Amino acid sequence: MIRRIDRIATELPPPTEPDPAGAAAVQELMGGRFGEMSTFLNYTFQSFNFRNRQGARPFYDLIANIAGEEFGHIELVAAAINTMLTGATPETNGRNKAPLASLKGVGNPHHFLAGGQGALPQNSQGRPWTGDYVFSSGDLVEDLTHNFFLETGARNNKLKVYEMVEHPAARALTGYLLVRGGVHQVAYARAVERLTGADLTKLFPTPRIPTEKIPECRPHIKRGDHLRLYRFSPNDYLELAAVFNGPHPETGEDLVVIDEAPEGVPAHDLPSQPAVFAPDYAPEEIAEIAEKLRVKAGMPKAPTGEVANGRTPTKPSRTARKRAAARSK
Ligand code: MN3
Repeated sequence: MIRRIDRIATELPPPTEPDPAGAAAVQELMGGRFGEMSTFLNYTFQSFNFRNRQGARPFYDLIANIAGEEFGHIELVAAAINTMLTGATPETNGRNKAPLASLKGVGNPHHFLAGGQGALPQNSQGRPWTGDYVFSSGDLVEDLTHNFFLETGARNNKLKVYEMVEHPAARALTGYLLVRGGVHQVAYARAVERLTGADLTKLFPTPRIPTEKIPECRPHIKRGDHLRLYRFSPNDYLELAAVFNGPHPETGEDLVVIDEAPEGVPAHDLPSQPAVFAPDYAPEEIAEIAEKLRVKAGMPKAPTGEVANGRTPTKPSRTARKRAAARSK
């Protein structure tokens, strides 16, 4: 089973200038071969299929637990994409003649035509993520080696997206994921080392990414997040600490297991985008119904959930809205 917390793994900036082309590039980190859907579902299936768990408990715990963190990475990539798409369509009360015309040929048309300006399980070319990306052979050494390779490719893609997209949400996202992916890469290398004696940690850094020089990585490194594996369960997966220990192959600092999930932060409540009916052409009507339902159920009149921006959904900046309006004329 999985327990869900309504928070995201790290802080992302609120929507500013929309960047639909950048959002399309960030999709690679969602549904690409080396994207977060791949890390999440590779480790998930490997843990589901794991035989003789009691006999190999530290390795089972490691894989199953990292799968838990990867769910949060999917969520974070989606939050970044959605932030970047916010404000890309005009905020109209009445329907313009062609409110989506300015988006023709910009970014991924599916973001607007199939979705409501939201992330999709696709890569940067708009091709759907596929289960063919899941490798779950059942052979522990093979699966762990594969996972090391998967994290290596994932870091490569994160750096390339960082270098292609300058939007602050994409930069905050890739800065964080580079650091966390680095920890998972170390974890799988160490697991292979513990199991076979083969020292994959000698391959570090692979790829050669000087994360300490990337401004968006630095706060996470300063906090020590490059050394920490969080345990995403109140009572389970204890034995991962039997594998994840010793020195970090690049810095020599001690690896640390934190016995709880990271605290996370509330996400920004991104505003309605009426031009794509998200959540409706007239979102205030749904809000009214929601309020009535809460009161009827004996709950407070105001929403109970926690969002980064309090009760008002974050609006894109005035200039961003003006530009979107101008584009739609
Ligand atoms: Mn990840």
